[in-house]
Amino acid sequence: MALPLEEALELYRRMLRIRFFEKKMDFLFTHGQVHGTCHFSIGQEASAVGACAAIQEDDVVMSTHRGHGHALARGLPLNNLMAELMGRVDGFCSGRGGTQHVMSWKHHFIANGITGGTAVTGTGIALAFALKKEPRVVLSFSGDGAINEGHYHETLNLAAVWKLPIIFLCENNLYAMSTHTKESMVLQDISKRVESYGMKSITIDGNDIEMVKETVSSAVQNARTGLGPVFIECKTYRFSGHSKNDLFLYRTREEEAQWLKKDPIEKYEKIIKERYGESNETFKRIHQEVEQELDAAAIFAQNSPFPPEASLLDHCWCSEGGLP
Ligand SMILES: Cc1ncc(C[n+]2csc(CCOP(=O)(O)OP(=O)(O)O)c2C)c(N)n1
Ligand SMILES: [Mg+2]
Repeated sequence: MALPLEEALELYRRMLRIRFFEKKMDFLFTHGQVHGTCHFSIGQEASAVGACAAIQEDDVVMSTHRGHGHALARGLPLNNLMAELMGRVDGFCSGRGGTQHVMSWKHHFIANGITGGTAVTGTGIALAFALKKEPRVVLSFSGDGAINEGHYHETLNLAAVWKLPIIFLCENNLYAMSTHTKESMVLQDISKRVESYGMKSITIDGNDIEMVKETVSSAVQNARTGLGPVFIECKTYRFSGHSKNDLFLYRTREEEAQWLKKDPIEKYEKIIKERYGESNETFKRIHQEVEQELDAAAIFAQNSPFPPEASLLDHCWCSEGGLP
């Protein structure tokens, strides 16, 4: 069933916010304001926004090294997210988590840079919900590379045996760093492998935001009513490189061009125009508003100080003082 226009425009705006946020981070990184590296999710906005739109406020989102989009889709405020990524005190972890380890318990959001770690810790949280008989679910994002980790398979098995309330959402963007899925697995539909654990498992077009939202909604219903976990493979593509210093030498320009034609944001703009008769003006306005929000967030983050040097060892359990 088609979504009401207002909801469709809101989903569009959230995807655009992610794309512009990533572009802004790229700019700030190039200008020496973000340190380490960054993994952008440009091209994968529909799976983040569609999935997060299907869960409730007190459900938990486990996110990956490529997690800026998940955080924004979850509704983490732009200002504090940008401050975190720039290592400032106003970040969610006072700048200590940085781009791969943003955590905001207020938003029930935890990112984890360990490939496949989101499934393991997410399953632990789902077990806690089950034991406490809380009607909450975990939405655990991962990439296609994570599915080749041993711990991921142990987790899938236990989650299925114990019928835990968790949705494993795998963003299959065809690559784990520079390794194409054809080099790392025989079956190209990951959902077929997961089926063997005895859970519902499905592959969908991850660039179709309405399909993602609908599929995750029904998985959430499954998990919340005690019927156990669901695995959803979203086929998608990252338009940017793996991380900041990636020159894309392992993929062809033709392949990129094919996927650019399936851009989730352009695709949805076209659908909204055709279905509801919205004009270019509407989209121009949304673009301007999102750009303004991001400019303001960058100023907020730049004005936030770095944590004081004296706090360097705070929260470190192995520091001289021993365990807190
Ligand atoms: C346990 C572990 N092994 C290796 C790495 C290094 N690493 C970071 S991202 C990545 C590739 C992950 O690929 P995928 O799961 O497909 O996610 P994508 O980057 O495509 O979003 C690897 C191997 C890591 N972070 N953790
Ligand atoms: Mg991948």
